[in-house]
Amino acid sequence: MKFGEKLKSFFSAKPAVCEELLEDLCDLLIEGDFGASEAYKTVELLKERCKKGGSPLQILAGLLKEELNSAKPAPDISTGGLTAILLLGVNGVGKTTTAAKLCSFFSAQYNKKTILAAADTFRAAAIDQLKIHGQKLNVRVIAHKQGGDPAAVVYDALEAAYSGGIDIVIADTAGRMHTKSALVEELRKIDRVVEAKAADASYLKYLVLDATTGRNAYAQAEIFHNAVSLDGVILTKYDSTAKGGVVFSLACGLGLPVAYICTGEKYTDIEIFNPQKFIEEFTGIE
Ligand SMILES: Nc1nc2c(ncn2[C@@H]2O[C@H](COP(=O)(O)OP(=O)(O)OP(=O)(O)O)[C@@H](O)[C@H]2O)c(=O)[nH]1
Ligand SMILES: [Mg+2]
Repeated sequence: MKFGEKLKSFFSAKPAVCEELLEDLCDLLIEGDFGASEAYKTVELLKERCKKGGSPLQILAGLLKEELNSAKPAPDISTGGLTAILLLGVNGVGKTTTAAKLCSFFSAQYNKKTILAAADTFRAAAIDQLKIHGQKLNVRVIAHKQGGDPAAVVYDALEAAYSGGIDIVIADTAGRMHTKSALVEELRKIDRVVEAKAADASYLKYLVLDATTGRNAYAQAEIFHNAVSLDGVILTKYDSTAKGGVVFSLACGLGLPVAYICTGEKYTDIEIFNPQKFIEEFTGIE
């Protein structure tokens, strides 16, 4: 059952606001991947606002909207000038697939020219995987040998973008556990290279998060954000989960917006995150 349907049937079974409803709602929100403190805070606010009357579910939807608004808005990619996008994240979350999806999306939506930087020089098949996407999408892939310096790949990709009239460079990086400090240090090096080489570009660091990992996604975001100061997250595999409460925690707890949401393996399964639509699905309100 979709989380929104659960929430809707919860409120239709308990239409009046009472202590029992509020306690059970707190549990339900946690089940939907809210953090305990956000769930509690949300329920306390709901209790306050319901004193003036109105539908608790509608009031909850309004509160959730405020929570999402506490994150800075996701940057607009459709403007001019070079944009460099670095995709980060732990193993298997969908970084490489998302890099390819973004190329296809930017081309279709804004007629932007992209190139891919194969900055995952760690995993044996990673470079070929990206090259295959590049061939299918007719997008140039800048790659070095396996085991090379990922920062050097990103440097070359930026150089190629400046000389080749490219609008957006998308760098796919190696999956790394957020707990491994050497790999996080490597990210800092890539970060310094982009800052230096593309000082005039808009530079966006997106953490790719697998929506099915629930609360663990929040822990990942916290560590990556502390290491390299993220601009937002891209939520993948949203087709495979009925939850999504972690999005509210990312906004409230870390001020991080969701920039894009992915709902499948095809190149077209990506869209700009729409807070209103997300809340409608999350709460089951049409
Ligand atoms: N259902 C679904 N599957 C996805 C989505 N995004 C990626 N995948 C799948 O997830 C798997 C891993 O995707 P990759 O793009 O290789 O992930 P990665 O983060 O680059 O993995 P590493 O490079 O090994 O760290 C693939 O089978 C993808 O097809 C999505 O939005 N929905
Ligand atoms: Mg990959």
